[in-house]
Formats: sequence, structure tokens, C-alpha cells
Amino acid sequence: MSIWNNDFECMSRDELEQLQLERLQATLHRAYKNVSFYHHLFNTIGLIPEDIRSLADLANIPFTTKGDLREAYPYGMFAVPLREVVRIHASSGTTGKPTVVGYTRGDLKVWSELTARVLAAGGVGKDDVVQIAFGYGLFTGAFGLHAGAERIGASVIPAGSGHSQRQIQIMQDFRTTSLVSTPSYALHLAETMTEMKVEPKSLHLRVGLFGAEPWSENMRKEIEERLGISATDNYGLSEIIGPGVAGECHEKSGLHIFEDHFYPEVIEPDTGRVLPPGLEGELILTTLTKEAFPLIRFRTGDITSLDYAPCPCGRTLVRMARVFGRTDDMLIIRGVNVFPSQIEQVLFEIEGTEPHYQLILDRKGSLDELEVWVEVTEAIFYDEMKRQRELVELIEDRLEATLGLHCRVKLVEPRSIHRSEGKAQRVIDRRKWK
Ligand code: DLL
Repeated sequence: MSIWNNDFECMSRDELEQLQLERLQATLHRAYKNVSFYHHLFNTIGLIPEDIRSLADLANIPFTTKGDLREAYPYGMFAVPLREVVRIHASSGTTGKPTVVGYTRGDLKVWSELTARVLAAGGVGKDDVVQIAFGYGLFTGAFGLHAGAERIGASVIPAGSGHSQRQIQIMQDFRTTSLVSTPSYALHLAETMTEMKVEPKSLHLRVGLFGAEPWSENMRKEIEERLGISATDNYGLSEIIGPGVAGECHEKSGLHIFEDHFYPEVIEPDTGRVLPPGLEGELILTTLTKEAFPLIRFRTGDITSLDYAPCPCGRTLVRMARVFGRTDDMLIIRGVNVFPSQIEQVLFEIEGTEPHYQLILDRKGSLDELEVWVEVTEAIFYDEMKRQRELVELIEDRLEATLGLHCRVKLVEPRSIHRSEGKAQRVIDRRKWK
């Protein structure tokens, strides 16, 4: 599997850090001069961009939050006049009002370079037929990876999201070799193939590049087995650029962050203290080359850790651990911190359950209750009550051992949980409605 840009992806750490510092200083100047939010921020803390002389000095600058971006809605954080902006996207807005992001022509060029790196690392080359099953629209997923695939010289099918039977028909007829989607949608496609009696091995699929939502190692195994492909994880967020912030190589042990364009830090969420490599915390990103929408120390809300150990693939870029969850999708149930992905891990290890689940949170009196709805196979759903009872108890026990919390489990009929064409909705929080 090839490395798209050897010069930058395999640079010596010394050279890389020098480049980061130069690019950081240019970014700070641009932001200070052109974005009133950053101008005020620097004035408030009594610093000017020249005061940041090393990468470590960056820790003296306060964080930028999603809230800051929302206050600047829609164009307040742009560092260039609108006439230089050639593309506008917006974040999904799942955690509030969307944030609007802009790209100059130069930004689009960098973006396609970075998504080309992601695709190449996941095994896509110019002989591939790449089916993009993300929604084309304000969401950055489809346009971002589409441009990278074209840049590689692959044949790109802009299939868009949804219409699963048609997606599979396209895979058959157009001989798709690479699927780009969310991991949950890839599983849904595998299921639809079974219903359509299409044997995945009869297709030409080789690789899958999945991202935009958290997924587990077990889910990777399941997707790889069911679709007969090699699946890699890629990460990004609209505020920073979209997909193309980081991607896995064939080693599949962490996602290489494209550090020549983004400077990562991991902090302790409560105190803001920068954590040493290896410790888990919230990822903070600073853009180093963005023209239209530079961000300094942006709080991503995503939980990960950084690993600077050399990777056998040859890239020198730091690796971030698979994003396990967000600081804000962490559920606090009777004082216990719970990430939906922990529940997914447990379910994947239990025979007879399907990889589809939903968490229903409710409040009974003053107590929070968590009910986990788990889809089961037909054989189990129509089996005798005793067998079902045993399965419920098994899942409840395993969940309690993992989470330290008792929750009720309800087995639901195959295909009764809503399938998403984009990011899966795992949590229904009824506490908010009361
Ligand atoms: O989801 C960009 C993207 C598109 C990435 C396609 C990869 C592939 P947003 O809609 O702004 O942008 O959502 C960003 O999604 O902060 C994470 O919480 C989550 N996320 C993205 N990729 C991953 C991943 C796109 N690989 C938010 N694993 C981020 C876990 C992910 N979470």
C-alpha cells in the first residue's frame, strides 16, 4: 500500500517540527490580523503572535470552542473576504447550531491532497473504482473524499447516501472495489446484500474506508468478514477541514495525523492541562495551513491519545488512538460515566446479538435508568422464552461488569432498530424531554 506523499509523511521529526513552527507563526499572524475573535483574544491575554516562539508556547493561548464558532455564525471566523471563499460547508449540528466553514481555492487543494493520503493509506490506487456512499451536501464527508479519490486518479462513483439496494446494484454492475461510508452504513449494506441474496464474495470489493462516527475493533472484524474486505478508519471534523485530518495505514494500529497541516495536543478536559503522549484526553487541533478558516487550539471534544513511536509503515507522523467517544456523548448515569462504544464492545462479543443497538435513557423519579435495546437474530427472537431470558441475563451481567452499572436489556426483533444512512443514532435521551 502506497504512501501518497513521501516527502511530508515520512519527514524527520526535526524537520517536521521546524515546518510546524514556521506554519504556526504564519497562521497566528493571519488569524490575529484578519479574525476579530483572535485579535481580541490575543489582546485580552496581552500577547502578540511574535511571543509564540516555540510549539510549546502554544499552550499559552486559550482554547477555541464550538461555542465561539457558533457565536460567530455564519462568517465571523473567516480570515479572508467572502470573494476568496470558493466552497462553504457546515457541521452536522448534532450537538447544537451548525458551524459554517469556508475554503479558499488553496484550501481545497490541500484538502484533496490530505484525503488522497487517507485513501492511499487505506489501499486505494488509480486502478480502483471508488463508491462514495456519504451524503453530498453541507456534510464534508462526500466532497472531501471524492476530491482525494479523483486526485489519486481512481474512478469515482458519487453514489451519495441511502438507496441501499441501488448501492449494491451499482457495486455489482460498476465493479466497485472501494467503499467509502460510515461503518454503520457498511454493516447495513452487508445486511441488505443478505436480503438481496447477493454474495459479497461475488463482488469486486477489496477495501473499505470508514469514518465520521465511533466504531470498535470488533465492528471492524465484523465488517471485514461480512464484506470480505480490508477496512480502515479515518477521522476528521468539519471545523478543521472535514475528512483528511488523520487516517489508518495497513498496520491498523492508530490513525496518522497529518501533522504538517494540523498540530495536535491532548488535554485533560477538566483542567485544560496538556497531557504527555500515551495518556488519554481530549484532542485539541490547531490548523497550520488553512487560509479561509484557521483555528487555534480548537477543542474537538474527541477522546484519544497520541503515540509518537515510529510506525512500521514508514510514516513518521504521530498516531492517534481510535476515537472512543466524545466528551459530550459521554453519558452520566447515576454518576457513572458511560460511552456508547463500551456497550457496543460488550454486545459484539455475545453470540446471537446483531450489531444494532440503541440506548434509551429515562428518569424514574429522581433516578436515571438505562435500557439497552439489542437486536437479536431471528432464531433467538422466535426461540422459547427461557433461552431469551438467559440471553438477557448474560448481556445484563456483562454490561454490569464492564460499566459498573446495572441496566435493563430488551431484546428486539431483527431489523426493528432504525438504520441510518449516515451517522448512526445510538442514544435516545428521554430525560431531556421531561
Ligand atoms: O464527520 C468528517 C468526516 C467525514 C470524517 C467522513 C471522516 C469521514 P463532522 O460531521 O463535523 O465531520 O463530525 C465530526 O465526528 O468530532 C468525531 O466526534 C466524529 N468522528 C469523525 N470521524 C470519526 C472516526 C465529519 N473515525 C465528528 N471515529 C468528530 C470516531 C469520528 N469519531
